[in-house]
Amino acid sequence: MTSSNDPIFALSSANARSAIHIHRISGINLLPYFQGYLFKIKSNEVLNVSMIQEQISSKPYLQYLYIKDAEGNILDDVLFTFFKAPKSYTGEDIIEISSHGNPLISSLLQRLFRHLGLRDALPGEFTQRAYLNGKIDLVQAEGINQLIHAETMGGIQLARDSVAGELSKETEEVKNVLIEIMAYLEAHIDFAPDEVGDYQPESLMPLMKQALAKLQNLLNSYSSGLRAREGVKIALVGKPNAGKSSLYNALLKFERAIVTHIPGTTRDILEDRLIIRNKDFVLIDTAGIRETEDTVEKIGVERSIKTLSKADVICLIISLENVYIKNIKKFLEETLVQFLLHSDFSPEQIILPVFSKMDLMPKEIFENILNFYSEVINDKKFLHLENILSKKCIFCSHNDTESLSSQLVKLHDQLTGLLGHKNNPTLISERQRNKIEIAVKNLKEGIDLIYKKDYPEKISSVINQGRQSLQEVVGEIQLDQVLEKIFSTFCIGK
Ligand SMILES: Nc1nc2c(ncn2[C@@H]2O[C@H](COP(=O)(O)OP(=O)(O)O)[C@@H](O)[C@H]2O)c(=O)[nH]1
Ligand SMILES: [Mg+2]
Repeated sequence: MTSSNDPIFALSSANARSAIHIHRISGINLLPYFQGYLFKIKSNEVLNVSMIQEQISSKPYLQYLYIKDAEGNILDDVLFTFFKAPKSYTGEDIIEISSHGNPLISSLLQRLFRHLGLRDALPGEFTQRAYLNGKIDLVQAEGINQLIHAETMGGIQLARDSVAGELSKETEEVKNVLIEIMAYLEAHIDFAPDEVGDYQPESLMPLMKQALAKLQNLLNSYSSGLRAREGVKIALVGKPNAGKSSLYNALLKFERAIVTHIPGTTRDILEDRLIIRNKDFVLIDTAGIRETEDTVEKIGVERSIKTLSKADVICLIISLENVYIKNIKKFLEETLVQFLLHSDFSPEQIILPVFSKMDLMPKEIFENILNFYSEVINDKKFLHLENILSKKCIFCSHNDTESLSSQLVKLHDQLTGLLGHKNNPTLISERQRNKIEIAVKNLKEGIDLIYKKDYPEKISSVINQGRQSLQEVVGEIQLDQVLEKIFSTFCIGK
């Protein structure tokens, strides 16, 4: 990617037939390029662009005009907007031309721009210029990109926080703490104790711990942010015929999965987006987990087991059909043992037992089942699952998923953290996480050295590496390849 500031243009709206197309042009001293090509609508008089340059104050210049080609043919009547540097998105002069939204008209306009000596912009080049001109930092640039690509409301919220500078502020604060620590250490490198007092590195511990805690919070925010962006993944698992596909359809509110009384009907994984009360989920239906000789079903079962590992919430669907009231406790225990003690779960997952087909069981029994459930899961064989196995279980049927939906919404809040709350910045890219991880490693090493009362030179050098890594989060770096990688994921025209 080029870092020069030659004039560039791009169609910033989609190139489809639509009401308007917006062409964006950025560069230094742009207006003279257009002298002789813009005309007033009423009088057809040529527009003297140097007039605009003089007239313009702090507000952008806006005029309805004809734009003509070199032969004097009208290409379109357009809304012409001029933002004078540095008060523009890129920090350079920007012209925005709103034309009629016809790809043919736009291609004629683009031909004219090339004729005038403007160059087709590369993906993200406008935002890259904004960054290089100090209008935004790198975290904000990444936020802008995610604001455009977000597919969930959670993703939009996070991206907006990032553009607003929440994360940049947080890293700046930690950076300042590190500088304060380094100042103490540097003083003890340069001056004698009678000038700056005895060298007591342990006095730095509270600041170090405060900085470390903030960075660790940021690291934790990455996975909750990812869930908010991509949707919380809920897998419906259980035995064949438990009612998984029926629940899947009921939650989605349409007949997506095939439902029959024949066990082994669902053989592949189904996945759909689901929104409940403005919260985004990805709902996954799986093949029932059982021993089978059927080749296709076997593959389905293997895929179901794999799916378990990527789900945030595993709904274990347990059918109340054919369950005898007298045997409930034993049945429950066997089902949980069979499912929970033969799979691996990660500490970030939540297992939610869901009793399906509740219409087949008298309601009075539910209280008993809840009590049995608590007794069973408190047994020591389930102790290792204490933090991931829900303390509560849910009852539902294909006609009534209300309590399941409410519980899923609660789990969404829990798994995505306190999102949307101010002062709770979130990491939104792998790049950011990587930089913070390095800073955390440096700080931990620094704490170790402080315990050992090591030389101030050594401690300061380690903390300085952490500070550099933090600076790289917001982009105080000169590495062209890094910039190229970030901006190449943008849309053209942004
Ligand atoms: N009475 C009742 N039957 C259900 C309910 N949910 C599913 N079924 C029946 O149970 C059978 C298996 O359902 P299905 O959703 O295919 O189960 P899956 O194999 O776990 O996907 C079908 O005959 C459904 O009609 C329910 O809530 N109540
Ligand atoms: Mg099914």
